[in-house]
Amino acid sequence: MPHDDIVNANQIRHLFSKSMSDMYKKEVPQYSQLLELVRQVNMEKLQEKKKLKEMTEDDLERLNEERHGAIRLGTAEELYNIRRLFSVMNMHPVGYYDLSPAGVPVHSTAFRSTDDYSLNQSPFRVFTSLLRLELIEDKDLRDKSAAILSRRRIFSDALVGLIEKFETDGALRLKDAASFIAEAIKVFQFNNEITVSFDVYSNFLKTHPLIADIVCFKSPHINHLTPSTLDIDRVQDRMVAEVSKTGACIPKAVIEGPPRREVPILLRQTSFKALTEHIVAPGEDGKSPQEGKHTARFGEVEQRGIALTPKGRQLYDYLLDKTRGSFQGIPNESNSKLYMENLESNFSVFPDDLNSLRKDKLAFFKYHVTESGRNHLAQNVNDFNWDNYIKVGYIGYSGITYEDFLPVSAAGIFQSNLSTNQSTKKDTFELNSSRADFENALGCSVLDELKLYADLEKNSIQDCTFYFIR
Ligand code: OOG
Ligand code: NI
Repeated sequence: MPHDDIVNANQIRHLFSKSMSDMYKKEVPQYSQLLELVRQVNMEKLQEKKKLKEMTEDDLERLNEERHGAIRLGTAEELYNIRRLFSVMNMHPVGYYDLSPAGVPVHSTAFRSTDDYSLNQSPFRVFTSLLRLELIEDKDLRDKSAAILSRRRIFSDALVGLIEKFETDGALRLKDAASFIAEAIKVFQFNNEITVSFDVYSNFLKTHPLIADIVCFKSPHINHLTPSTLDIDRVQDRMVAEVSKTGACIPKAVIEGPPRREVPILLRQTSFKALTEHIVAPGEDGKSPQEGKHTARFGEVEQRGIALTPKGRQLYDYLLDKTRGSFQGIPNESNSKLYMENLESNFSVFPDDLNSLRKDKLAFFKYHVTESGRNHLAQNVNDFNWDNYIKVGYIGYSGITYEDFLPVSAAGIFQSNLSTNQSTKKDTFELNSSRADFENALGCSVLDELKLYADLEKNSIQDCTFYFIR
């Protein structure tokens, strides 16, 4: 029997992301400062573009809403259950990211909504990484990590019950949806009581800080949240200025991704460096608990641009590789200016206007019938021709926004926030990417992001064509 108090999955996601934000603001006060800074920059940009007046309260709220979060999981079982949890909020695994070539022992996917309508309802998504213990050389440490992880349970019984209810009924009712959000949030809350002694913690930390961050805690705390900005360069500059004034929000050295352009492509990201949080380790043999510090969590900012076709992506990867190749290792504070200049100059060959991007098939577009197109049809002229209709403006187009992540950028975000005192840090791991293992753990294949963009473009072409020739 249908119920009238069924809650839409998109609404659950929207409210869940709000709760996450409120929780993270409390846990990491610097994050509140970052949100405020991003909000200011967005308002300035809207004012400069004379667009502020056209915006409703809703538009503004949506603009300043977080676009993504990131979590790090320890076991295949955790990934499997997290997939079930996100599916309650209409978020599904899209894309596979192997970060091992950059020396980060994880592989990842993005849980997100896949259709335009749902993304508009709430753009929230979660970059989700699974630790690859098999990449850790020290067998003892590997076994110890696996044993610790196998004992932890990250979902409460109530949460499991609610997920099962959703799986049986296909939806949650009002009261259950509210409990679901409350229980789901707890999974990502920071609990400063670690589960191992400080000796063990320090051992993990020495081998790789990610192992310490994932293995020693009771649950996969949210690692960062990321609002979206209309001008990431300005946010970066403000963070630098802010540091000299207050000492807060030290930004990473460079903005990841493509350079600043007229038509933004893909995704640009920056973050402030991870803060130090107070943790407590259980005292051993009846001794009192030990206090210590943990460094892993931060705040990030993103600016999204147009999604690239495989051909466009190839050009992007080539130009980025070329730039990175001329710098030894990851760009840092000492060469960040030179890096950004090189990046910009190498990317000068990448067309920077919508029409060239479209004609050269470098980016994905959405097409629509314009008002003059509708008027033309009303005159009953039977002269449909796709290219010509675009030329005369009967069919308009706009870029499709990139909704995913970039492996090189993601590795850069990871690395700039790992503490530097690790002695065995690697530049890369020998073992190959292991998509099959990841999908086995997940319990399904990841969706192909390129197909999602291509389908959106194709459907819009079909809709326009049908409109004129019906
Ligand atoms: C994830 C880093 C990647 C992004 O936005 O590319 C990421 C992490 O640090 O866990 O969040
Ligand atoms: Ni991120």
